[in-house]
Amino acid sequence: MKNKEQWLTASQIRNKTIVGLISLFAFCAVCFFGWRWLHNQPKDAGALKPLRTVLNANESIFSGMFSNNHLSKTFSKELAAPRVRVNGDVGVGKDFDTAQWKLQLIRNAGDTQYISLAEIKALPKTEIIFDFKCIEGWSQVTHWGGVRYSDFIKKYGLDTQSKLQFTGLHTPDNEYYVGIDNKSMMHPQTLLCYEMNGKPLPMNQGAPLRLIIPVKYGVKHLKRIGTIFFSSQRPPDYWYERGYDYYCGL
Ligand SMILES: Nc1nc2c(c(=O)[nH]1)N[C@H]1C(S)=C(S)[C@@H](COP(=O)(O)O)O[C@H]1N2
Ligand SMILES: [Mo]
Repeated sequence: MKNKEQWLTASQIRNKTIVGLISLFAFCAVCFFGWRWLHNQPKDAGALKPLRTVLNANESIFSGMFSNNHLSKTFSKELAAPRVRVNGDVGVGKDFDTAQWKLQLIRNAGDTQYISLAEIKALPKTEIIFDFKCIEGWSQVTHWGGVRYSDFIKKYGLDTQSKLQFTGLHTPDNEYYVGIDNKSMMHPQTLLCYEMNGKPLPMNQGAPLRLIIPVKYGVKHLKRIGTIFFSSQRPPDYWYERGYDYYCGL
């Protein structure tokens, strides 16, 4: 080992220090102006435009990979949480008369059908135990029962409507609303759900009927369905309007 090669001269040290300081300054300037540029960008549905561009790119990648044959992992009944977490209460107030409820199904513009819970319960029942995932970071294995959305579509003769790109769902008071691509709605694990842990759905969990859609994050599992409609354009979506991803796929 040649020792003298390890030592820098005073002028070399000075040069390196200058280069280091200039690099540091340039890096800080890029961060500062980059951050300021980003925050001066216009918003697109609650999210800064460049961020929305990234969300849309993610959406096209994930929706391209979507397959009806790909099932979410399911669990045995014993693994389902006996006490299910309640999250989000927009449009699910306590004083709601479930006995008076009917599903408002907008088949086409000007063609609305009202369907009772008894009629929905008369369809074949499907149960699922899966890991419910909220976008806030928690997840919980939970047990739900109801009617497959694809069975409901078949029974009510909505094949044409289900080939439009989207389904929109609103709470009875229109306070909470979601838009979902019909490929995900028609997935075999998507349920119009009226039972949790083998009992009628509790009020704060969306009684009398909620959506369970395991291929999506929790935000899309609308509690207390009032209205269902079909559209070739993205229906309004509560959390999308507040800056979240529209697709919210898993
Ligand atoms: N009507 C309505 N549905 C909703 C919400 C809401 O605020 N209102 N929150 C959503 C969110 S963010 C999650 S994680 C799930 C939570 O369902 P849970 O309360 O049954 O756990 O409901 C979704 N559906
Ligand atoms: Mo959530």
